[in-house]
Parts: sequence; C-alpha cells; structure tokens
Amino acid sequence: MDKKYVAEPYRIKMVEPLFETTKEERIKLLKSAGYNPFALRSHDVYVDLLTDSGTGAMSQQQWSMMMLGDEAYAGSSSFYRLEKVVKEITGYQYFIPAHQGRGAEKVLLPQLVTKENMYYISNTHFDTTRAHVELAGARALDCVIDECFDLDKYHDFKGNMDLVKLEHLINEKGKENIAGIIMTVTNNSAGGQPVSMENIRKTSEICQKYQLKLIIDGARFSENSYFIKTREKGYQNKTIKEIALEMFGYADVFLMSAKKDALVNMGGIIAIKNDRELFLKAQTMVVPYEGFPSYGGLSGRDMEALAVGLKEGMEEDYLKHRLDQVRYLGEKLKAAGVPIQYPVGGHAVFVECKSFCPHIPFYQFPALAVTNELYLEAGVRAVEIGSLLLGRDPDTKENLESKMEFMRLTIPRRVYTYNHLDVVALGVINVYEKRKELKGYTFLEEAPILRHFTSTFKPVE
Ligand code: P61
Repeated sequence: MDKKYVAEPYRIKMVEPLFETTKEERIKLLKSAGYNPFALRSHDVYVDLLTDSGTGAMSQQQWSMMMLGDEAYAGSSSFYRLEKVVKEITGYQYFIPAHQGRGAEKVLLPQLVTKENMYYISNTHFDTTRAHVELAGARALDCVIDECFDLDKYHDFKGNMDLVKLEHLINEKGKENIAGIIMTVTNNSAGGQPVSMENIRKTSEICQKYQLKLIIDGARFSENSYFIKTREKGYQNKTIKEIALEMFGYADVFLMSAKKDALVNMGGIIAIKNDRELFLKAQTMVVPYEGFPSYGGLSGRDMEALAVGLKEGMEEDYLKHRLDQVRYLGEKLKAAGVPIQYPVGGHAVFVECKSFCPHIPFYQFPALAVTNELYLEAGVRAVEIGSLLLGRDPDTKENLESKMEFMRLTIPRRVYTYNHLDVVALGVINVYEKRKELKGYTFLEEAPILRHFTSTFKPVE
C-alpha cells in the first residue's frame, strides 16, 4: 500500500496518556484477572484492541453539538434532530432510540417470536443477538457461505448469506416457525467480512417469497457500504449514503449498535420501515426496558453526538483511512506467516488460532491462549472470538465447537496511529514464533450467560 502521501484524515487535539507495564507486572495482572482479558483494567493495557465498540474518538463537531443536548424527559429536541438523520439515512418511517445494540435487540427481537420453537436465521448472529434470540425462547441458526471458512481463499464478500441453505432451512423448519432473517453487516463473527448488495437483495427476495421480515443488524453498515462501493460492480460512482439507502430499502427493520460506525461511545437504534403494528409493540416495550421513547436510555447530548456521528461515519476519506489501517495490520501479519481471515475485514484483523495452536483443543480455547500471551508479550489486549464466545448448546449444555477460533485485533475508530499498529504486529509475530509453547485454559468459574465476559480461568498444566 502506498502510504507516502496519505496519513490520518484528522489531527489530534486532545490526548490520552498510555502507560507501559513490564512483563513481570503483566504476569501478575493477568493472573489476578483470572486469565480473562475482560477483567484487566484499561490502565494496565498499552494498546487496547478488545473492541471497536464505543471506543472511538469523537470529532469537534460531535463535542460541540453535545452542548445543545436537550435533556427533557419527553419530546427532547435532540431526539427530533436524531430522528431526522435516521429517517434520512434509512428511508424508514419509525425510529426508537436505545442505549446500545443489545437494548435494541431486547426490545425488538421478542416481538417476532410469536410462539414456541421458532428460529431466527442469520448470515451469522453476533453473540448478544444470539443471546437475545435465545432469551426470547427462539433458536439461532447461522447460514454464512462456505467460502467464509476457507480462510486463505480470497472472496470479495465472505460475509454473504448462503442463499440455497437459507431457503432449505426455511422449508425444513417451516416458514411459520421462522421469526425473521437477520443480516449482520459487516458479518462480525465471520471476520468483519462484508455482504454484497446482490446478496442482500436476493435475501430480501427470499424473505418476500416466504413473507418473512428481513432485519439488518447494521452496527457497521458504513464500512459494509464502502466495501460495496470498492468491490461490487455498478457501485463505484455511488455515494455511501446512496448505497446505504438502497441496502435499507431491501429490509424491514434496522437494528444498530451505534457504538461502532456511528462514532459514539454509547447508543443504539431501532428503525422500522413501515410496519406500524411492530413499531407500536416495540414502543411499548422500550418504556420498561430502556426509557421513554424519545430518549430510549440516552441523554439528549448522546443523541446529538449520534446524529452527527452517523453522518461522519459515512464520509469517504474517513472510511478509506479506516479500512486501510485495518488492512495494513492484517497484511503485515500475513506477510510474516501469521494465519488470518483473508481478505482482512472492516473493523478488525482476525488471527486464526486453530492452526496457530493445533495442540490446544477447542474446549481449552486456543484463541484465549494466544490472546493472553499477546498481553504478556506486548501489553496489547485483543479478544477471543471462538468456542469460548460461542458458549454451550442451550438444550444439551455441551460446549459448542466454533468452526473458527479467532483472536480479534479490533481497531477503535480514529484512536490509534500506524505506529501503534506496528507495535501490535511485532507483538503478534513474536507470540507466533513461540506458539508451540502456549497452553490452553479451563474454567475456574464459568458464568451462565455470555460467559466470556465474566468467567475466570486457569492454565492447563
Ligand atoms: C464487538 F466481546 N459488538 O464486536 P452492543 N450486533 C453486532 C455487534 O458487533 C454488537 C452488537 C450487535 C461488540 C461489542 C461486544 O461479547 C461481546 O452495543 C454485529 O455492544 O450492545 C456488538 O451491540 C451488540 C464485545 C459485544 C464483546 C459482545 O466488540
């Protein structure tokens, strides 16, 4: 990549200090965190790549609009400003704010589960989505294309839904037992991989054929739109806004964790195209769970920052820089022989830990072993996206084996520079060199829901 005349499309006005630790300190810190990186204090982390969720830096426009936050309990003018932006971007009639993505999921997903033994089908459910599907009494089925599991194979849109499998699943389970189809863009668990417009359109056609609702889980809809612009025929001359509008046009509902592409530290969106009955049900449930429908768990100033961030997240120079940064790290690792999901996705580099540590079985969480070693090596915090995150079968309670064991190096937006990424790359490459020495983990205490957040572990001797 020619970086000669291209740097970050922003300059830094406010800085946050980072603190270094020694390896001896990190050994103690990780032990007292129960070998769970979620339990580390951020002060003890040098480069924090746990997540891109709520960790981005806001712009001067966002900070300045926050001063106009209207904190009225009902009918806040900040709500109306945000509603206007959401309607403009989606073309939808109805909007309800939520405090974050899972708040939106909790309010909306149960509304489509009308009886027992129902299913949601997705290109891949992210873990909170899966958890809310299950909490609503339904079951989550994933249906991504097989190319996604062939990590070295280049495919422009590895996040795509497998359309043949989707139709087969609908017929096998019976369309009356399908609560809805969820399209996650970009497909997070599959490696931040994009979904093509053609795939979204064809999924929508299947939904119409069987009269099913199509829900876009669009935490990273802008990054997905940028991939469509640069990779899919016919979109090169369209704006990100035009691409996003077309995409939303194929769906019925848009759920968003605004903490990603909307460049805010907290926020969520429920938008509904035109189903008034569904809107009224969601509006009823948002009150006890999130708050009055004109704030949904957000303060007025949060809504102001979100209204600006949604638009900034669609700016092309920013998106180009963002995806270049992520690709830069990925290609550096790939060049050193570290196995990754290729091509590199939108928000993170996914290091493939099954072949990194073939000696560690899935129930001893190879990607956790690599993640912990990376912290010890370089003070870099990543996150496991594999069998630990996947959890247990809700019926048999057996540990599920994930098809892919990833350590995700998730890049926060507008936060780190290329120098930070060089530190990360060096750390990962050094861990790769001693991969044969790594040991797996077993539970000390296992949490019953979304266990990776709070469980504690011990290394296998
Ligand atoms: C992430 F370790 N993602 O990727 P909320 N849909 C999608 C998401 O990516 C997503 C949510 C819904 C996170 C945060 C996170 O085990 C973890 O605003 C495609 O986080 O509620 C969140 O949105 C939920 C990290 C979530 C985790 C769960 O890092």
